[in-house]
Amino acid sequence: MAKELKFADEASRQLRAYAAEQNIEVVWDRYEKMQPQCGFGTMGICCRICTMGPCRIDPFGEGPQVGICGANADTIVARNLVRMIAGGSAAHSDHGRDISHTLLMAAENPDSDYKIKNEEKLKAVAKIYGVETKDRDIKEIAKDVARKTMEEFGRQEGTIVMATTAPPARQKLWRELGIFPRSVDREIVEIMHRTTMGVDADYKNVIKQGMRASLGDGWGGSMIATELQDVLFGIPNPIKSMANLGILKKEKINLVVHGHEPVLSDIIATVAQDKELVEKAKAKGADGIGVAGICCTANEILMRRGIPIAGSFLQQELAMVTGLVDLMVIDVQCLMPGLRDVARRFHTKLITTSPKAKIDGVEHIEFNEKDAVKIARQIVESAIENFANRNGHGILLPEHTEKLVAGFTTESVFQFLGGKYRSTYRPLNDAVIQGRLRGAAGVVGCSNPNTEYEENHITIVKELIKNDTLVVTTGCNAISCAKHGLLQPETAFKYAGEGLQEICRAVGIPPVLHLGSCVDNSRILRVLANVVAEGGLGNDISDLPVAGAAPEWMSEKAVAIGMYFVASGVYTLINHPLPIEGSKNVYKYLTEDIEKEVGGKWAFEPDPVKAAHKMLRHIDKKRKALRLKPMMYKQAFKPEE
Ligand code: NFS
Ligand code: SF4
Repeated sequence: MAKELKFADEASRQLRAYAAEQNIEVVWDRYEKMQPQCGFGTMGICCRICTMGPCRIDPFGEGPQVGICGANADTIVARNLVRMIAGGSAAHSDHGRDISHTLLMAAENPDSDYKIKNEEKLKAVAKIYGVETKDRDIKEIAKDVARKTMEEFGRQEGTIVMATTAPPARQKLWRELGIFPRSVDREIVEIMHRTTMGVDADYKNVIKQGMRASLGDGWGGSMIATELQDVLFGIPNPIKSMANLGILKKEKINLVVHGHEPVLSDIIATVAQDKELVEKAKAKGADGIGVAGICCTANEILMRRGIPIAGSFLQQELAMVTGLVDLMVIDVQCLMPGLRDVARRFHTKLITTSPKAKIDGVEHIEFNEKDAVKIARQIVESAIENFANRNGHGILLPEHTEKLVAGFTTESVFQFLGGKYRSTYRPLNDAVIQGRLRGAAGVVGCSNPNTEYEENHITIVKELIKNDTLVVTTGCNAISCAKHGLLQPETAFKYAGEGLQEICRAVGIPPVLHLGSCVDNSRILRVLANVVAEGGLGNDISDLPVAGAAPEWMSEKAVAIGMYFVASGVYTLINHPLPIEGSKNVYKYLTEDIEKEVGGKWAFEPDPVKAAHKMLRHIDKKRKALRLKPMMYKQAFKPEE
């Protein structure tokens, strides 16, 4: 049925082969069946915005060069692209909004299942919003913070307050360019308005709005999600755990949480430890209840509780193929509807929980924050009940697991670098200034069946750390790094350059720091702002020797993230191009000219080693502009050679 695909991950390769044997269709099979994929769509030159169309531009210049309304390729490509940004920003930001509501509920209702776990963080957020904290009850502060953050979404006047945490020079630039985000929702709505039939036909102007909406995501919606999750669920601290499908154990009840919001998964993780439920599980002959995560909700509970990770985006169906998943509960985002059909081939119970994300034919237990524990219990009990129904699959028990250390944050990691009692970015800045570190890179994002699974993620990260570049990671890249052992302090001695090794040895950290889920890319923005504020490396993010990459991207969310990094001044590389190749102008603008405006730009490079080298070249360019000292140790990659 399926041709043999290359997988960097052995557990996935085995399970995928087993699925093929059993005629169970998974994502790679559907991908294959979809070939060849539509060239117009890939290049971004089909338009379905009104019903005079659909229209498409002939990329070879022989057929139509404008749609029926007269829109050219530049307009069509730009409109399609910013609509992806609207989708991605909406997803992150709606998540942020929900967390604000949960915080309000926790503050108002003394019986709420959610508590304010980190008062210090709450006070730090209060400070950003000018909420008085002195001599005030913590719940009163929380109410004010919740309301102030809610206002960010629908603000009618002024600009996003959270975005004032960006470096002053960056804020000034955004104001000059007219891209300082006003409110989270407004910028998304304005994308939809401007891109509807017959509105904005100036591609640069369209993209400008895309930048503004993406900034509303990164420095607004996503940042609010991260900050308030730290308040409600605790601020992560370095923690040990395990990753890959091998964590699913035959003798345990395996409950997999998949999706994005810790509001559900965190409660399930707590409830699954309940003595009474554990006893119930034992009475059914199981050796306890194992909770494991997939996608970003996995990262959320890994970061804060050390709950092991079953896998990343492309492994959601494979987890079921083990035959060991008694129940998979999903909330929102990155959930393949194909889960339903795979679940039907096994005993696995699939449950949707969000009114925003149902799957036709799948059991729905609606989750609400008011009855969180009660609903979580119901779900855990359902998993226990289903244990007896295992139907002999699970022969293919993947042995593969890896140890990892996760749980780094804007606050925690640099506390380490500064010594136990000093929270300062000075040592990090000094390491860069003195040439012990070449720079830093954020490597993040999804996996995509159009790329050899995890090969790009791993290769790019290894190449960067080999060249003394500290890597921070989030999302599915973090999961891939975990599965390949890159999140262990010992990894430094195997793969990192000498300078980075010295730092890892002195501080006891891995060369690749797991900063959390995709909304936690906002932690990376904050780190960058703090590095600028610490001094000695220029006065804006665009001065820093840093770069970003999403080596196997697939989601609209990745486009939103990429665009807010670019608009924040970061060189951002992805493997496959954005769907913009149908417009030479848009292509040139996003990969070249935009840098003159915002200091960051997009780059596309499918070869992971070349991609890492492009990032290092950019880092070197910034080091040169800052007149930093030559590197302390010999570098594996020297661009001049
Ligand atoms: Ni991010 Fe998380 Fe993974 Fe991609 Fe999906 S899980 S929000 S979008 S696939 S990194
Ligand atoms: Fe065609 Fe223009 Fe309508 Fe798009 S908006 S479908 S290009 S007529």
